[in-house]
Amino acid sequence: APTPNSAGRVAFPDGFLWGTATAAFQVEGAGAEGGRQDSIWDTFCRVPGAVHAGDDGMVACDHYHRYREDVALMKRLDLGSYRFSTSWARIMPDGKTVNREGLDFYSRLVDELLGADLLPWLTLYHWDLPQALEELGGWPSRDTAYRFAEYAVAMHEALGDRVGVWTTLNEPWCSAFLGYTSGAHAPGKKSPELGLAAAHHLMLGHGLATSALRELDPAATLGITLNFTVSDPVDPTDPADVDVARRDDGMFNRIFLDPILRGAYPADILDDVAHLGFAEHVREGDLQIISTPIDVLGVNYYNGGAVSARPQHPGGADPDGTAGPDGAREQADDAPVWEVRSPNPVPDGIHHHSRGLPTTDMGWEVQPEGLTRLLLRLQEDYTGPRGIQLFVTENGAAYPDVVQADGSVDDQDRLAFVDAHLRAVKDAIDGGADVRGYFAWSLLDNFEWALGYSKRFGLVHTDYETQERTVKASGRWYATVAAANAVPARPGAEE
Ligand code: PNW
Repeated sequence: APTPNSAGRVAFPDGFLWGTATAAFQVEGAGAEGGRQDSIWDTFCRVPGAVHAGDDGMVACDHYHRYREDVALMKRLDLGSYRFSTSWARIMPDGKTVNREGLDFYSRLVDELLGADLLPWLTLYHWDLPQALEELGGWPSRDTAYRFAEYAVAMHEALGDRVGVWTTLNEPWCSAFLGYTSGAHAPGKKSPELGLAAAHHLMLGHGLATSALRELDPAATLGITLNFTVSDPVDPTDPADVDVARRDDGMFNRIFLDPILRGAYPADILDDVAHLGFAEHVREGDLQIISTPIDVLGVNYYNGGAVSARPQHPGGADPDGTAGPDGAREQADDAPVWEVRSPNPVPDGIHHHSRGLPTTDMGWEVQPEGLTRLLLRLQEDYTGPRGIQLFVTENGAAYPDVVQADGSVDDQDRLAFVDAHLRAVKDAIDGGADVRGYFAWSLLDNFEWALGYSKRFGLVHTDYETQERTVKASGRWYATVAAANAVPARPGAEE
C-alpha cells in the first residue's frame, strides 16, 4: 500500500547512522596467517558438498590485507560506521590462549576507521567458532558460553579504549539451528536437541559477555543482533494456520527476544520443546544473566513468510487462492531460504507458501512492509518500554551482477530493494519506532556461507580474480543517501 514515504524524498532524523556491514570469515581471507587457526567454517568448507563449488574462506575478499583500501572506500561513500566482526579463531586460535597478532590486526583496523571518522561497530561472534572449542563440544556445551565471555574480555582489554559499541552475537538462530539442527551451516550437525542446547548456551554466552563488558565499561553501548522473520498465517481465520504462525514466530523470534528482554523463555515454546530436553539446560540464575540490560537491539531483516498448516498446492493448482500469479509452489527449486528456514525442531508441519512476490537471487520474497511491522512490534512489545534503541544491522539483497565492458555494474534491482526498505524504516520511525541507524548488507560481495561466492550482496562488486573493488550503482546511490541523510525521490516521483 502506498504510504507518505513511498515515492518522494524521505529525510531521516538528525544523527541517523549510515553504514555497511561485513563479517570476518566472509571477507578477511588470510585463513592461515597471523597465527590464525581453523574455525568451524574452515572445517565445514572441507566437507565435500557442504559449500557451493567447494569454495572456502582462505582468500575471500582479502580484507585482512586490503582493509586500508576498504576503509578509504567507505570514507569515499560518505558512510558513518562500519559494522565488522572479529574472528575468535584469530584471537584465540586454540580456544584459550590470546594471540597478540590477531589483536593487532583489529587494532590497526580500528585506528584506520577512527582516522577516517567511521564509528567502529564491533561484533564479537559472527559464526566462526574456533574449531578447538567445537572439539570440546561447541555451543551445545555450557563451557563454550564461559569461553565466549573470556574472549569478550580479551577484546575489550585490547580495544576498549577505542571501541564504544559492542555486539555480542550475530543471529544466534543461525548458529544454533542452521549449525546444529538443519546442518546447513557449520558445524553441520543435525539434531533438534543439539540445536536447542546451542540456543540456550548462546544466550548464556551473550549474557555473560554483556555483564562482563558492562562491569569493565559502564559507558559502552552493548547489544545483540537477531535475525527476524515476520510470520503471517496464510488464512488468518484458520486456527491451524494461526497456530503455525505462532510456532514459527516463537522458534525464530521470541525464543531469543524473550529471555534477553523479558527474562523468561516463552511459555508456549517451552511447552512445545519440553520433550527435547530444553529445560534441562536452563539452570537457576541463567535467565538473570541472559537478561542483563542492553542498550541497542540489532535487527537483521531480509524477508517474512506466509505460513500454513497445509502444503501449498504445487504447480498452478490454487484451491485456497494463496498461490502466486505464476502458480508459485510451496518451495521453489531456487528458494534455499525455505530449505533452511524449516530446520526448527518443533515446527515440523510449518508450510511456507509463496505469495507470488518478487524474489531475490536467494529465492527470498521481497517484502519491505514486513520491516515496518517488525520494527513497530519490537518497539511496542520489547524495546520501547526498556528504552532500548533499534538499529537495522543488516538488510540487503543478492542479485547477479552484470559487469559492463567498462567494468560498471548497474544494479537497479539492488538499489530498488534498499530504497524500498529504507522507506519502510522511515514508515516505522514515523509510527514511533526508535530506529537510530541502518547498515546495508554488505559493503562488498563476499563469501555467502553455504552458497560460497555464488551470491552477491555487495554495494561494491568484488572481482575475485584481481580483488578489484568496483562501486555499483547501488553503492553510488547509497553514498548520496548517507551524505544527504535522506532517500532521494524516486525517478518520476513528485518532489
Ligand atoms: C545473514 N536464513 O545470514 C548473515 O548475518 C550474513 O552473514 C549473511 O551473509 C546474510 O544474512 C545474507 O544471507 C542469514 O536462512 C542466513 O533465514 C540465512 C538466513 C538468515 C540470515
